[in-house]
Amino acid sequence: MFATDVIVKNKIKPNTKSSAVLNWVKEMTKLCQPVHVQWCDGSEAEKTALTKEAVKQGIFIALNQKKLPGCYYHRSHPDDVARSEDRTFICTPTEEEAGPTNNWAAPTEMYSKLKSLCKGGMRGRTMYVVPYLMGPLGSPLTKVGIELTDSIYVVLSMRIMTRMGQIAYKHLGDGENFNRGLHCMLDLKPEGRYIAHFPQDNAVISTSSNYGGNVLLGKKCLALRIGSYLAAKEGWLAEHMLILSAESPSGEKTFVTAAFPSACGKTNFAMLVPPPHFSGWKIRTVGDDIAWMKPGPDGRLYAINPEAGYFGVAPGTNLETNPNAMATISHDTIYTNVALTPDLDVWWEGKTKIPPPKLIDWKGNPWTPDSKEHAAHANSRFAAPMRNNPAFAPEADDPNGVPISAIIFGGRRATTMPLVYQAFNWIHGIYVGATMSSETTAAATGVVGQVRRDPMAMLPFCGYNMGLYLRHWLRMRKGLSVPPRIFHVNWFRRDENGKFLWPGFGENMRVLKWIIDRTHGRANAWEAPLGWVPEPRDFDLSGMENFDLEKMAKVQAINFEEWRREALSHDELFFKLYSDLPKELMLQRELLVARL
Ligand code: GTP
Ligand code: SPV
Ligand code: MN
Repeated sequence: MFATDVIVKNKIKPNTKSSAVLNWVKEMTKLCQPVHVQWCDGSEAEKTALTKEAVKQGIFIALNQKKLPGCYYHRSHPDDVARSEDRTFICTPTEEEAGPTNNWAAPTEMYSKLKSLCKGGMRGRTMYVVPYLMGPLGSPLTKVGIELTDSIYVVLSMRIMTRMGQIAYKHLGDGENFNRGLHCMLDLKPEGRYIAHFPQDNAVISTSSNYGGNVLLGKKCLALRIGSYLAAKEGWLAEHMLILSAESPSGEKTFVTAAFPSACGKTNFAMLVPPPHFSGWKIRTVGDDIAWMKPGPDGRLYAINPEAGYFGVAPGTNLETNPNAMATISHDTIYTNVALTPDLDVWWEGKTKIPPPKLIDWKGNPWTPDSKEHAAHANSRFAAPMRNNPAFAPEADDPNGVPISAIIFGGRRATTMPLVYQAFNWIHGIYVGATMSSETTAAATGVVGQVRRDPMAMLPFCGYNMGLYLRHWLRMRKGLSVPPRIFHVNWFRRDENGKFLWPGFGENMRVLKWIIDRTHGRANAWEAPLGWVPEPRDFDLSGMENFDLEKMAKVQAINFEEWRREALSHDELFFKLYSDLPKELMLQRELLVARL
């Protein structure tokens, strides 16, 4: 099944002169013993050849090219469908550096374990050398990565998700500073699965998986885990945040970032289509998952999106909830673990109200609406180039990034958390972000629906000690004469029947509008114990069907009993982080308790 003999002519010779790259690839080739080494250049011809080979090997199924031109389908191993947080390691010299929220392993031990796992791990297979950039060309924040992988699925996904190819070698020049990523598929069994990070070496090794978050090493591994470690050292922030641009009818542009945990609405918010009442407003996507931010010379915080594509959640995506995503994934997209229709179209729960009468499910079995299991995996995904997005913000290519006016934190909470509130100031905002919580989702293996603390939506992605990470956030204030305002939102509060209280999606424009107005000093607010909350007259509900002030009061309600419990549950996190927790945050907790 795994014999890979695809070798495109002229690709067996290195396409770089960088001795750092050549030496490292030589070393890894000796370790993994692939039968071929293919030096990727990111060209169209290469894509065409690899796609053809993927189809030939059964790695891809060509979808209906009339309905979905350039689209392909991939099924991952059924035990390999989400990020494996329990198999993810931060390998710093000391355990304290990794901190209490990460799995730690000593670098020497992990290297030797992985070396024996990878020894001969690519025998009979091709090793692809994938050079890529995280960040727009010419940005001082942009980083070079090279991923060695024996998965064509990874090569073609990286080609979508990053700026891949010769451009990366150009950026590297004769430097040695690039992320060394090794990905060995091995047998895909969970026992041999490791996603191991070596921040001091700017290196990642990933084994026995072929699922996105575990193996597209530029994304969570480099852009967030190694990224956050480098950011703390170099004075910037690497965050699990979308970046959007909001242009008002008068042409005023406001840029906003938002950190929501995995599968909690980033892609949808970044692609928001305003309801008719907001005609004239244009929301555009700079990024949908990751933001790298650094203070600019004018004292504002500037953000770039290091990625070039979206690796988005399929279930729930449809023409009503996210028409921009539907357009984005209508061509040149790789689908993973969704369901197939008889005419090779794709389907997932929530794509249409009535499911097709007959499908092939994500495991390859026949499926009908009477089947007990879902047709698509709950974490089935699409990988699509960001340029496909009708709401693509051209600023995504700006090496200087965009100035951020507001940072939004938010989780998936059935109770307690109101729709929106604004932190009193930067330090309070960091407390709000640090104590953020969310119900777990299918994006990671394990129990779904359990509330857990997820500071800044970075719990699974912080590449060093979380206490020091929060300290770094506090410190960033010093370089900002115009700090972004900080907000908290919750799209997922439910009523006593379990129904969402807030319609969400496009209607989130109303919340965004209040946030934008607040950052420009235009909207009134009321001082609640949690922070500033909208005055009913400043929150625009006009044009909404079946939603009135009474409902607004319900979704916005602050229940003191629930909040006392909430404040108590912050203790769990604070105990865990205690030895490195900034005292500012403990003081914020005291103040919150006093206000309650
Ligand atoms: P990752 O890619 O895992 O980081 O996820 P994400 O944060 O980008 O989440 P995404 O936008 O893909 O949304 C995840 C799920 O939540 C999808 O099933 C969406 O349909 C659903 N969702 C997104 N926004 C809303 C909303 O405003 N209200 C409700 N009820 N559901 C939403
Ligand atoms: C997430 O889980 O936050 C994702 C998907 O964005 S993955 O790339 O698989 O981590
Ligand atoms: Mn994500």
